[in-house]
Amino acid sequence: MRDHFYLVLAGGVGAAKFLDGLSNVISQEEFKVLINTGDDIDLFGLKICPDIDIITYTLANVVDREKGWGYFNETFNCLSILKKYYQFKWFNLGDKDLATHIFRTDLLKKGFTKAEVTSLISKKLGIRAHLIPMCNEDVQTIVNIGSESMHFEEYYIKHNCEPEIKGIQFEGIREAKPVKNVLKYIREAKRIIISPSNPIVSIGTILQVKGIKETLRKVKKKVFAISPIIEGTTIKGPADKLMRYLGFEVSCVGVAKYYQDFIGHFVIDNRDCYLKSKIEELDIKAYCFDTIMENLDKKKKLAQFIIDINN
Ligand code: FO1
Repeated sequence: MRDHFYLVLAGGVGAAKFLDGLSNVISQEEFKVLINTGDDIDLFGLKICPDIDIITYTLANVVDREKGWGYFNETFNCLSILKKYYQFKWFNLGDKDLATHIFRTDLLKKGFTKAEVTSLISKKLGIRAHLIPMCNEDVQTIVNIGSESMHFEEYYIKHNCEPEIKGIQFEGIREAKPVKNVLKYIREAKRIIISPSNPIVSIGTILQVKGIKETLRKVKKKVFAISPIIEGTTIKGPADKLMRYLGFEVSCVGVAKYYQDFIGHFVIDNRDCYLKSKIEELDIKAYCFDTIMENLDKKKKLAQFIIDINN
């Protein structure tokens, strides 16, 4: 196994787009995906793992490609009744999607770990890549906007990431341990690729799991990241608001500074290429490429570009 696989650190939609490209460039057996679970949420008695689901449905080729999450050709019959029972409106769970959450919750109640359940669901859907949650323990991202605190999903979906962020907590992160063999995978992977996900609430959460950041530091020469910030803004989500809140400049240079001690290579968008030298001043090799993955061809080209970089 040594040296023959890539390890991708992933959040939700941005990571799924990259993995869609990657799985069309190399075979799924050749990569493992370490997935953020900080936005997991319990609703209707079910354990929902949005980032795991998005990656799973994408690699199984059943995702709704327009939305980037959920099943394609979905119906919402069950949800229409759930909404009556629970008086709850903002989270949309389709009928097929609910089957995943029912199966996951059932197995978790029977004593399986989140890693085992994630692997089992992915295999049942025909995925050959190894999908791994960042930890088996529950972690919840809580966002503060003024005097109100809420789950990250509520901020993201109900509030459309609009209110300025005044605070953020990762409840349970101190107890989070890496899943078996993950530190070994970091040491042995041919290359580690940090997908263009939110650096704070997707990648940042994974980095807070015991031992992950420290192990990445030791292999930084083979760690490649893709900037999720292009021309000072994000394609989707609140990465810009979170970076501003944490005092980082909202640019690819700000992301490079946040990742500085554990990445050796950074891919930025062509539009930000004038900032390349600023990244290289941080002792990180920088590359310019078209990183907007608006169709499969562009996703494949970006994945191929990263695989082909000579270091
Ligand atoms: N995203 C939305 O914008 N609206 C939804 O109602 C929604 C429901 C949903 C259900 C299951 C699931 O696995 C993902 C879902 N997502 C939804 C996507 C997801 O929550 C976000 O894209 C990510 O969490 C952001 O990182």
